[in-house]
Amino acid sequence: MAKLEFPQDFVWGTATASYQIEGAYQEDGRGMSIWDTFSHTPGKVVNNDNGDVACDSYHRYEEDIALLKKLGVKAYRFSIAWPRIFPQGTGEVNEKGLDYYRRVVDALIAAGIEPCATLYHWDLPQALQDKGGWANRDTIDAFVKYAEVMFNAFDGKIKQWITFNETWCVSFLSNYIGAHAPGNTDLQLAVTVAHNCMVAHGEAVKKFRALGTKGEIGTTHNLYWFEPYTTKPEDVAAAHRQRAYNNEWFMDPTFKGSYPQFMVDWFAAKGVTVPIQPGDMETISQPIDFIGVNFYSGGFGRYKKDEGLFDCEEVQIGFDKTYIGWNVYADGLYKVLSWVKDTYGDTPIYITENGACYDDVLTPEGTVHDLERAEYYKKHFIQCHRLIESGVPLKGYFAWSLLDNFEWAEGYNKRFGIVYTNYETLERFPKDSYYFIQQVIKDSGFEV
Ligand code: PNW
Repeated sequence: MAKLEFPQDFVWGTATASYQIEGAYQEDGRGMSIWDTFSHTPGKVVNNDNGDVACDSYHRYEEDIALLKKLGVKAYRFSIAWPRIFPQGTGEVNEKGLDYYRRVVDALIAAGIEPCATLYHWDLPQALQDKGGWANRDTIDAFVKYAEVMFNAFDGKIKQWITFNETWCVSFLSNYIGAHAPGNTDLQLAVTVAHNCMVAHGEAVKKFRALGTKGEIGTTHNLYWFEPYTTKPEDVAAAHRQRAYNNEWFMDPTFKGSYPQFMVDWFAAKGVTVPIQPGDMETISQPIDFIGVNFYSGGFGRYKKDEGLFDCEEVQIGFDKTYIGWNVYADGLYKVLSWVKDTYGDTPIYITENGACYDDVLTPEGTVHDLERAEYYKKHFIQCHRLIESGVPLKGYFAWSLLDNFEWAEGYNKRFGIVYTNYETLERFPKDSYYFIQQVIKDSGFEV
């Protein structure tokens, strides 16, 4: 037995997102978002579930914060619902919506927990979608205005800001694959949305600097680790394309101010181009204080003509899978973050999400023995420790998620929480994985 010790200043946290937990979708002047529209459209979400009530955190945030305090985390990552602040996306600030976040932030600070706020975790005001959403560059201006209001309202209180959560999901998953709101299936549209979101990120960073807001700002990309199944050049190239779709397509603009040329060429062959305007790439690559990485999975692939967008098929090599079907690949976390450091340098890294979905059962005693989830966390914590030892500037880790919540197109059937949510009574029950993480934080590490 040896103890894996984490640095004293390592930031342990958990994460959630507004639409997934808040509910209260029509309260205090909140406007409609694209997720209200999408989830209220029959057939889009499993069981036609929606976020109207979700975990009701809009009313139960004190209970959630008490759970965080008992867990012992240093930080809590949550997101702000743009349509609570600007119900129509632009115009007058809705003070009552802002007040909700004032209450949350004050309660976190009173509990000794650092608030980490994501500005865009997918709940775009529907009024902006009606004018083209992220494909319309006016949305960039609206976002920067919204960001400015938030920076000013919470200057000195929120010290860690994330502009966008998972630009890949916002663009490709939502506008090419069509699985998330607004549910389009148009590759050109997806590439345009990705670009405009990254410009909006850069403009918000510029605004943050110009205002002299205290604290740090960055963005979160969801990276994954897709490896070639063989050393054949066509397999290596196919796996690289598949991987670059999530990784380089977003990381290169963020850090290098350019798109990966082999991917630009691949899209161009399909008649798809990036609508870059003068100055865009400089804006996107504004220096950031940290990079957020969401990591869940990885896999292996090989060349297969006409398979997917990239002529790449996944090869099943016998990974354990979570209840949502994603491979458990903890080594992939080590590999992808080592790649981030080697490729993009020493910008501090936060794992802003990592976690697993399992088919939890609440016992009559009110416990959940989610040993598989605790094991998933342990495997990934071991890799975090290895990364720190090897000199990768990993500064913190946020578990997804504090509590079971509205899992987007999967509805309430897929649970990612370390706290179980009973959706009938809205009661919360810490799972065994919660107690495992609590112990790790308390001991600054664990025995392996
Ligand atoms: C992320 N995919 O979403 C989000 O940031 C969270 O809001 C979400 O609850 C969590 O991961 C778990 O899913 C994703 O289909 C959703 O590739 C779907 C995909 C990727 C990320």
